[in-house]
Amino acid sequence: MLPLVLYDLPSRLPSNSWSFNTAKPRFVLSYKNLPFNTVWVEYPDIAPMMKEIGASPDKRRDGSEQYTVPVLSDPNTGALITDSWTIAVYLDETYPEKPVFPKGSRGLIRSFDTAVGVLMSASFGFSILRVSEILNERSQEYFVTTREALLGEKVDEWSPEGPKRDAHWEAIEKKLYGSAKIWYEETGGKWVMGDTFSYADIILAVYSLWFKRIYRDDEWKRIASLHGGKWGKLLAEVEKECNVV
Ligand SMILES: N[C@@H](CCC(=O)N[C@@H](CS)C(=O)NCC(=O)O)C(=O)O
Repeated sequence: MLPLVLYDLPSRLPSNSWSFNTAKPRFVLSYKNLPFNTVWVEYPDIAPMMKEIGASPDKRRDGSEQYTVPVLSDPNTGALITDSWTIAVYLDETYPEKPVFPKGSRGLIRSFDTAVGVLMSASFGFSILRVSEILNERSQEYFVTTREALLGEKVDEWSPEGPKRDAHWEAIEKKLYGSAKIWYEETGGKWVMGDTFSYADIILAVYSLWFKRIYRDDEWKRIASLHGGKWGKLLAEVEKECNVV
C-alpha cells in the first residue's frame, strides 16, 4: 500500500502540528494503521498549493469558497479530498477495518462535530491569540491580518489580560465542564458511545490536543485539571487508542 498524503499546517512547536481540524484525519489515519506522510503548508501557501494539486475549496457557511487544510491525497485510489469530515467519511468507507463510525452513528456524529465546534469557540479570542504566537513568521503575518479583519479588532485587543480574558476563561471552563458531564458521565462508559470508541471521541480529544499545543504550560494545566482531570485523561486515552505518540 502506498502512503497517503496529509496536508497540514506547521508551527514553531517541536511537534509542528497544532490544528484541531488537521488532527482529526491524523488521528483517524493512525487509528486505522494507514501509512501516511505529511506535507507542511504555511497559511499563505494553502490557496496556491491546493489550486496547483487540484484540490477543491471548502464552502463557508455563507456559500463563499476558501482553500483550507486538511486535504488528503490517496495515491492508492487517486482520491483528493478537502475537509476533515469528508476525509473521515472517505477513510471509513475506503478502509472499513476499525470503523470510526459505528453502524448507524454517522448522522449523529455529524451533528456532534458541528456542536463541539460551536462550543469550543467560547474562548475564540484567547485561543487565536495563542495560535498567532506559535506560528512561523509568514503564517503569523497572514493569520494576524486575516483574523484582525474578521474580528474587526487589532491583535492586542483580542484577549488582553484583564476582564476580557477572564470572560474567555470563564466561558471555556463552563462549556468544558458541561461537555464532560453530559457526554461522558451520561453514557457511563469510557467513550461518548459508552464502550464503543468512535470519531466522536476524536472530535473532543483534538480540542484537548489543541489547548495543550497552543496554550502555555500553566494554561494547559488549568484545562487539563478541570472536572477531575477529564480533558488531560481523554487526550491520553484517545492517543493510546489511535496509536498516536
Ligand atoms: N471545515 C474545515 C475547516 C478547515 C479550516 O478552517 N482549516 C483552516 C486551518 S485550521 C484553514 O485552512 N484556513 C485557511 C485560511 O485561514 O486561509 C475542516 O474541518 O476541514
